Amino acid sequence: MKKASQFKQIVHSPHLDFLMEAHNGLSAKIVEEAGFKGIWASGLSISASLGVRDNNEASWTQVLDVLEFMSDATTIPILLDGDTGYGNFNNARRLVKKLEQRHIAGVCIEDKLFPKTNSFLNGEAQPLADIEEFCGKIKAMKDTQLDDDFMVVARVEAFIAGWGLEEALKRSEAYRQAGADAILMHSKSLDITEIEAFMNEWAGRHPVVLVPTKYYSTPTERFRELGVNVVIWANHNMRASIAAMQKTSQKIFNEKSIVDVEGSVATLEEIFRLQEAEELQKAEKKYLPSTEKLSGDLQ
Ligand code: SPV
Ligand code: MG
Repeated sequence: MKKASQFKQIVHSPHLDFLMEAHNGLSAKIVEEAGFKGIWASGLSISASLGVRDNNEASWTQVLDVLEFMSDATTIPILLDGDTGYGNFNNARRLVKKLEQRHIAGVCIEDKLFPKTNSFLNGEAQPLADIEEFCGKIKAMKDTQLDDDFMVVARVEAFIAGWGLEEALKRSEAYRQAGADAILMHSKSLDITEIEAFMNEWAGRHPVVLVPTKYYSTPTERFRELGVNVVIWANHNMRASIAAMQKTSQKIFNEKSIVDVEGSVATLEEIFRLQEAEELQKAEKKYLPSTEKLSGDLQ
């Protein structure tokens, strides 16, 4: 099944599903192998992996290049964290065109201003997009997609920016009516209270996606009870790799030897397996002239 259709099924299925963060081809492949049905191409993690801030310092085409590697390395759908759509409706609709060409299943855009700031940094000082302007952006994206199943997820930053439930509901309803396929309700609260209040008022009107990075201690069962459709584990591969790389680099630096890390890092064979090195060896046998024939040709 096409990746966009797979993701549409995930969003509309009656049970809770999960997307796991990845930020390059390798991490995307690891997410698929772990068993996840979909991938969150996190803006925070992709920018961090490129050594820049989550403020649109990497250009949108640089993000697109990373996504191309992620998409090529996997068969499960990818939802891009498309920040604000990298500009106005025109930039956002061109983004959709380019994403579909790379078999990206959908994109999430947030109702903030370009250049964006990460939701967990100084959140309350962050201005929100004008509702009408953001709705125009959603409409332009939906009008542009060629595949009916491509998904546009509208992310509401009302709670992040310190507005209350009423604003969160008003925006969600406007984005739903503008054609968004799902609402991502974001929260930086350490508990799930504001999300619960939203879910109760929203009453299953349209699919809901959550990112419980800050309210991580909420039992997963609670998301099910509330009728949440998709939960995104948004940055844990990036955080895991930072911790592992810091530990390994420091140990090798301190010890001026690699002997003590050998048992705690992935083997070379594991890298080759993930890269599918064996497939190339087989293809070489099939497609390259044999060495015997080559030396014969030379005589
Ligand atoms: C990201 O992963 O880049 C997100 C989610 O946008 S968060 O950082 O939690 O806002
Ligand atoms: Mg982001």
